[in-house]
Amino acid sequence: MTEGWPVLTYGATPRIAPESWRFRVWGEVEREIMWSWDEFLAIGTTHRTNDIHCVTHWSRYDNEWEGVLFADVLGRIAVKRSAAAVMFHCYGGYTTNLTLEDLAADDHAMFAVRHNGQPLAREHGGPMRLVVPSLYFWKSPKWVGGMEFLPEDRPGFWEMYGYHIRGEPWAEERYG
Ligand SMILES: Nc1nc2c(c(=O)[nH]1)N[C@H]1C(S)=C(S)[C@@H](COP(=O)(O)O)O[C@H]1N2
Ligand SMILES: [Mo]
Repeated sequence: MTEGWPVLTYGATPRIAPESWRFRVWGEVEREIMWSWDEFLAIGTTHRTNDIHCVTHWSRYDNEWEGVLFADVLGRIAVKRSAAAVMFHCYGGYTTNLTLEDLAADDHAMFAVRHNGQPLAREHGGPMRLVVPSLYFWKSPKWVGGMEFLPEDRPGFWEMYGYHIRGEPWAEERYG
């Protein structure tokens, strides 16, 4: 349990055994990929410290994350020129969409496996979640299991229920 960090999950918290954990990549790519936990971590981990902002007006400052940078993962994927956005698919069914432009613009965007020196708690997305601190926190999917490269941006779960398609906090892009 991490102190002072609310849990916001729609639905049940999935339990994923490390040996059955997989990360799939498909869509607008030259070759589909399926990484195991060890293969994924072998890409290499990095540390980043940043603040997160939830659309419901709470923030959590000075989070120290360890994980695999989105940019380093992207470097392992032969993305087609036709790709414009990514739909992140989670264990449990949650989805959220981000454009490649927004992902590339955030050099803190990372698949986090540790938070403040501890393995990422299951309720916060353990074993792995995406963290994109430049956007509202609903754009930071927990229990990520797949990335689907899209030819054009389309809404994920909360975006279909009225959240903003992009979700940039300083522009207060809360609801669409
Ligand atoms: N898989 C999944 N990821 C998710 C959610 C969810 O319900 N399921 N909720 C989102 C929302 S609305 C927020 S504010 C943050 C909350 O993360 P936390 O529970 O670690 O604080 O996760 C985001 N990622
Ligand atoms: Mo949220």
